[in-house]
Amino acid sequence: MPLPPLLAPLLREAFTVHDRLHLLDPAAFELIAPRVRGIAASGESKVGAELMDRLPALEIISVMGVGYDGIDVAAAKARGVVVTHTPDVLNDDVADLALGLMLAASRRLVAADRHVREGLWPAQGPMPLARKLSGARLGILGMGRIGQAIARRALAFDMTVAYHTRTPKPEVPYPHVASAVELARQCDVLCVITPGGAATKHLVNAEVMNALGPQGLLVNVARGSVVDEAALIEALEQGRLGAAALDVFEQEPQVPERLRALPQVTLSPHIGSATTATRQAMAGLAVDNLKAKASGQAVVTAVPEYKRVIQN
Ligand code: NAP
Ligand code: 8YV
Repeated sequence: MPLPPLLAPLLREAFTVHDRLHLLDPAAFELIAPRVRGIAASGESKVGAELMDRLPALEIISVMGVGYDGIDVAAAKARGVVVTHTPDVLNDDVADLALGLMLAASRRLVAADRHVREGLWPAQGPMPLARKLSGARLGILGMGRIGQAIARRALAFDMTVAYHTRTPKPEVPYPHVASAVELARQCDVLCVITPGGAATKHLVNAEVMNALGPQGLLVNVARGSVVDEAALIEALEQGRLGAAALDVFEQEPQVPERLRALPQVTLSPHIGSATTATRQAMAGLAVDNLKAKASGQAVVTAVPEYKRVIQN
């Protein structure tokens, strides 16, 4: 992916930047590789041990995004490379989108727009009735920074909130449920907002979808890998799951044709944090981390795996 437009000028102002040279011109990359001290990555970037091995002077991988499932953090730690990300500054946007997707799917806003725009209203009359969102039971899978922002918004819609995480969160007032399947059984809308990566791969599987049921709505604003996409398509096609609203997919930017064909699915192209204000804040934080490292200071927002390193 090219450098995000809001990040590129900030980076170029402070550093010598080689934009994806390892992919675009491997021979030129080999010449500068020994001098590369930092990597600027996005939440979707893949940085593995093999790339790190080619960069002996590497000190930091700065991710412009809160999710860093594409970065081999263990390999970075083993090489003394710090990994940073951009938590908190995007909570509002991702939570807003989650509620927007819930509303869009429940009230069929995309179809409603088409109904007016394409002249179906005078031709066919009113649309079929939709489902009420206010007062529905919301299950949140993941109750961290963004999960809590989603829960606060849901309360304004008179929704009840319950959640599942591996460890209960005493700081939140919502009931903790012991498993994803049990949470799905207890709710009308299941919203996924865990990290991606191996630990959560296909956490939302056919069993969870069946538990959510033919009237249930699945919302995923986390990572595509958390939901078994093949199982999701089958559950929707067979009516075992009612509807889905998805911002993230297993093979972005490819979205299976069978999923795109389903009218009970609302889709967005990974835009959870995609507002100018938030992307500016994320870019600023990503560059602050690089600058801190370059000037020998403590980075601002290391990923949690480095917490002990920072405290010492
Ligand atoms: P966070 O504060 O670290 O919260 C993550 C939550 O997930 C925690 O409550 C954690 O609790 C739970 N969790 C982790 N592993 C789990 C598992 N195996 N089973 C159940 N729960 C689990 O992270 P955040 O800032 O809220 O961000 C969450 C994720 O949202 C990011 O990692 C990123 O992938 C995604 N995201 C997407 C977009 C977008 O554009 N759509 C934008 C930003 C972020 P426990 O550790 O106790 O289980
Ligand atoms: C962006 C994200 O898509 O923060 C994350 O984890 O998924 C999103 O904010 C991306 O990381 C922007 O670089």
